[in-house]
Amino acid sequence: MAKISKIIPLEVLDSRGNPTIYVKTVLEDGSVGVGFVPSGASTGKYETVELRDNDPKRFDGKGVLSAIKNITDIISPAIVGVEFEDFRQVDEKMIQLDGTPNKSKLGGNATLAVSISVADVLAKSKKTEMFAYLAPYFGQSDSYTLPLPYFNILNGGKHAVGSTDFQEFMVVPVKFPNFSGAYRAGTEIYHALGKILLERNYQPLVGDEGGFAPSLFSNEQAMELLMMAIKDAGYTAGEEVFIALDPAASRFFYQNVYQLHRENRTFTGDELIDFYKVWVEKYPIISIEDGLDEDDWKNWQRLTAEIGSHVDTIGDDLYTTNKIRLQTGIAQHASNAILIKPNQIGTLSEAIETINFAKQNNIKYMISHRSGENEDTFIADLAVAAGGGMIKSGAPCRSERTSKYNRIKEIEAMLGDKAKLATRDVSQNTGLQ
Ligand code: 2PG
Ligand code: MG
Repeated sequence: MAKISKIIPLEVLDSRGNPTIYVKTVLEDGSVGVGFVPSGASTGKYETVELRDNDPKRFDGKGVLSAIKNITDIISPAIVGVEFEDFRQVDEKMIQLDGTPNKSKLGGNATLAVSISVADVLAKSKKTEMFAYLAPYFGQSDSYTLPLPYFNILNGGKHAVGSTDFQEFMVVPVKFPNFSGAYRAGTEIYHALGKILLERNYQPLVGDEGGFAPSLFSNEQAMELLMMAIKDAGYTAGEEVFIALDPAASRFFYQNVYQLHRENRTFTGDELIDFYKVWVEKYPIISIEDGLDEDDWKNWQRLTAEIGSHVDTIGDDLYTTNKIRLQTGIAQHASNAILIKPNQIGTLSEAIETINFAKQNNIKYMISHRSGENEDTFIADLAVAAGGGMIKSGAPCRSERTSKYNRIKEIEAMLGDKAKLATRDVSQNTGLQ
């Protein structure tokens, strides 16, 4: 049994320099836990509400004092001094206090910051590492699988204005015996891409997630650059290293068509699927996240039916980490994988429930950062606790991105033989130029 003695919320800054919430939770036994919330730029319309003050006099309206007031005036009085055992009891209490389907009363940012800091303080009180503390919630115990890392080395869309229409071009080092090997390969490819861009006189700018953000004339040019970078770094694309995409298609879906401004082209859903199919034949692509709009269920079904046997079709904005939306997706065979971002749903308990539900239904899962991040490493522990799967935390560059990869490296060192790296069957992903 534990009792919270104090909850201290603070308005701090995220990696984009925008206000976000940091919460420190103190237990009566003196243990201290912390929780941070990240923030998206390319947000799905079914996410929980991120409460902002909208006061133009402070931080351009982006202040979070109203959400912090909800923590001090509503959440704290309900949980401070109350005996509890499990962070899920605190989450349930917050869900009740909020009473809305999308956390619009308290703010998903307020509830998640408290939720993570309470889990953190319980782990600290039990003198357990966070990943080990969370593992039983996923039915895991003594041996661990580390997540396969997806490095977003070229940024576009809402994360890099003036770059590609597609939001994320990731490299996935698949055939490596351990996390450290994959981490090294991803980093070497990242630097090889930097050199290629410099040689071609592109400004060495990076986007929100630390990946390069060159002003290219087409989306396919990004694929060609990735293929070159993999080769220049001394790796073989389609054998050791593969490519993953997050077009974030809801961001370029207007008036029922998909509009690629960089190349002045417009596609129907069917045409966009055919476009992806050509790329899947030509390049070693292993996953396409949000290849279609968040309400375009019919085309999601077609995409998954046509390439889902060997390409992961990952629903991000489609599901927003929401179990009910995932249920619909499973019933419709809309995708074979889900992206997990705890702040899309607002409590750790609900994120865990969605991951477990995905696993029970053979839906793959990828734990994800947000484009607006912070120094916290919680998602790294969450991914290890969940039993591997995949993780994306941006480029292997900029501390808010590398902190997560570095934490997995630390866990790998801590666990030694007890940790293995998640694998991905790529025998059918033969697409090569
Ligand atoms: C995404 C995410 C993270 P954002 O679309 O997958 O990469 O971006 O946090 O802006 O929603
Ligand atoms: Mg996405």
